[in-house]
Amino acid sequence: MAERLSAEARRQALDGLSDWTEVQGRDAIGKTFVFKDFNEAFGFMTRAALVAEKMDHHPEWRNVYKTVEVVLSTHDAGGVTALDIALAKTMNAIAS
Ligand code: H2B
Repeated sequence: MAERLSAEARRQALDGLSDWTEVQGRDAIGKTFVFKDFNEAFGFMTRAALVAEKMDHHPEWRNVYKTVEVVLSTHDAGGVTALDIALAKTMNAIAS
C-alpha cells in the first residue's frame, strides 16, 4: 500500500505541481480547474476518469458548469501519497 507523504515531502511535491494546494483541515491536496465551457470541463473529467480507473485511484470532485473542483487523498492511507501526486500531475497534463 502507498505510504502517506511527510509534510515536507508533500510540500516539495506541491512545489512542482502548478496550482495544487493543501486542503485546510485534512490531509489532502486540491485544485480548482476552470475551463472554457461545460464541454471542456466534462471532457477533462472523462479523460481523467479513464486514467483514475486504470490507476485504481479515484478523485473526489465536483463539477459546476465549467468548473471542476478536485480533492485528492488516498483513503486507504488516510492522507496524501505518491498516488495523489501522480494523479495530480496527470490531471494538469490533461487540462493543458
Ligand atoms: N482512491 C483513492 N483516492 N484512495 C484510495 O484509497 C482508493 C481509491 N482505494 N480507489 C482503492 C480505490 C481501493 O478501494 C480499491 C479496492 O483498490
